[in-house]
Amino acid sequence: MTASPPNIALDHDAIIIGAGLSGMYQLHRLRELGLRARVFETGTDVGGTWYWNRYPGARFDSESYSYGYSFSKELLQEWEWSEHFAGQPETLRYCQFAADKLDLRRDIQFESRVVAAAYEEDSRGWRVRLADGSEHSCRFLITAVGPLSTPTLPRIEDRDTFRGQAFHTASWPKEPVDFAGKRVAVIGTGATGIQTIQTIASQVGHLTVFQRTANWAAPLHNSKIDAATQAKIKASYPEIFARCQETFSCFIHTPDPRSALEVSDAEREAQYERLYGEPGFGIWQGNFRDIVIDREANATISDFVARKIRERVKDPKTAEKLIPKNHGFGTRRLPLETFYYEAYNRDNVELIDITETPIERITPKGIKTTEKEFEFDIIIYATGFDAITGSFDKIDFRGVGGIRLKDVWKRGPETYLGLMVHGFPNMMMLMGPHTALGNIPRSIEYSVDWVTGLVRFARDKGLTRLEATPEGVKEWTDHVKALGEGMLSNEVDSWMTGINRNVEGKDIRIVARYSGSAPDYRARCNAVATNGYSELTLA
Ligand code: NA7
Repeated sequence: MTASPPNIALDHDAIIIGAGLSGMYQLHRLRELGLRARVFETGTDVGGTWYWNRYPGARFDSESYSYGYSFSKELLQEWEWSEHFAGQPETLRYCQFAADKLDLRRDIQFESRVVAAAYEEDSRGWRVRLADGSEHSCRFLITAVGPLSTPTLPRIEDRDTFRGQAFHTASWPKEPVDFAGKRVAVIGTGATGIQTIQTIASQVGHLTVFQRTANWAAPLHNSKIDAATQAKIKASYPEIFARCQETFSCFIHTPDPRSALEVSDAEREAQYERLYGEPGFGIWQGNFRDIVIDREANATISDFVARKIRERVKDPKTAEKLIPKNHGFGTRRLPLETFYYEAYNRDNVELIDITETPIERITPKGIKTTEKEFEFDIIIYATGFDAITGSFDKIDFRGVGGIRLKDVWKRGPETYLGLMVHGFPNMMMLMGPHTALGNIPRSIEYSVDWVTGLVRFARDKGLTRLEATPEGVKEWTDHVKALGEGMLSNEVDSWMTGINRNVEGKDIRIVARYSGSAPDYRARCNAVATNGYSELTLA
């Protein structure tokens, strides 16, 4: 790689922050270019999300065989998913398997948290500081920090006074937690809370669920993959991934082009019944095209799922509490469940609606609501993440002239293609704000390949400074905001709209996510590459 101009030696060609699926693949691709790349990772091993989220019941909601890396035939053929929707231990093993096969670990420094990164104009490089105080310089800085990787605890008074065990689901211990006979509380009923609750309900002595907002959930219908299906999957990987490339969010499910309102009641009901009985996200991603954009269409599926909840939960009062009233089906990220609703039919499971009886504080013995004090041995916080921008906020990113990324994004993220930011030359973001998320590894592979293409271009042309223009940032940010208009999901509080009231300043909805189609996103980014990255300022 050229070091001139300017002729100042740098420790690495590239530093990648994070050794999850993005960071691992990015390292592999940069090595193929012959670059000296270094990954800094907080954890003791690879895996990112799948390394940290060891809570009981953590598993895929997208089909295992659509989730792994698609770029390597060898990886695809050697790895065998045991279930249609694999659990976390298996997915972590998959990440470790990929790291071994690609021999990644020799360039990954574990237990190394990046705390600051500053752009230096004299070297046209970045100086990265770790928590241990060490500094490392590089030309290109690539963030692979994950959109859901900064867990947040609730701002409840006296949280630290609890004398039992307390865990956030995303900082779950590596050693097994013994639930037998224990009085357990779960705070939070998002995708994570739901997986935890349905898994531990039969293991605990008593479970008390503290729900602030009910979430719509639909059955996962997981099953083992038998030998014949395994062979079929392996033979059809090219078609599976080709399908993922065509769909809106890279899942294998294709939306029904019809409106929910143009079919007869009987036909609509039959479709909902069929999708409710099928595995995976079909009921969300493969449903009538307008269920998440048209209020009336949305009401039809919300009514259907509400009926299912009433059928499945024996106590009508509990059923009503579990039916969301403030948002429609699929307007938040849809949790998939396995006998979640039936957990509330058990004698040892109790649901507390904390909008009726709010939590006042944590006590040494448990949780005090306005109604009474509950005593617990274990409190589980399934309270989510400071999503999308949270992991950026934790690192002191300084661009040209010392500008802080946090200040630039004060009123919400501003990006170029979700990949770059004006004022932060040579910094590229993987799965940052304003990118297509969806079936994440599919988006990761695209973004990594795009970034790799840009780095290759810079190397071939002897460029040492790549920067997004203010016009490019404005155009993309406006586009992302315009795409979000009319989406019911953007009118609802959730991590997808940047809301997390456990974090100072995150109580105003923003457009943090690209909500157009993945094929459109790729077409736009491909055009930039085809045109020689002329939309960037190159030097
Ligand atoms: P989510 O989906 O953000 O859910 C967090 C849950 O925690 C949700 O039910 C919140 O209620 C609840 N919460 C958060 N703070 C509090 C306080 N202070 N008091 C009570 N309840 C609270 O996070 P998950 O981990 O479940 O899932 C995140 C993503 O990871 C998921 O979408 C998948 O993509 C994987 P609220 O709804 O805010 O009222």
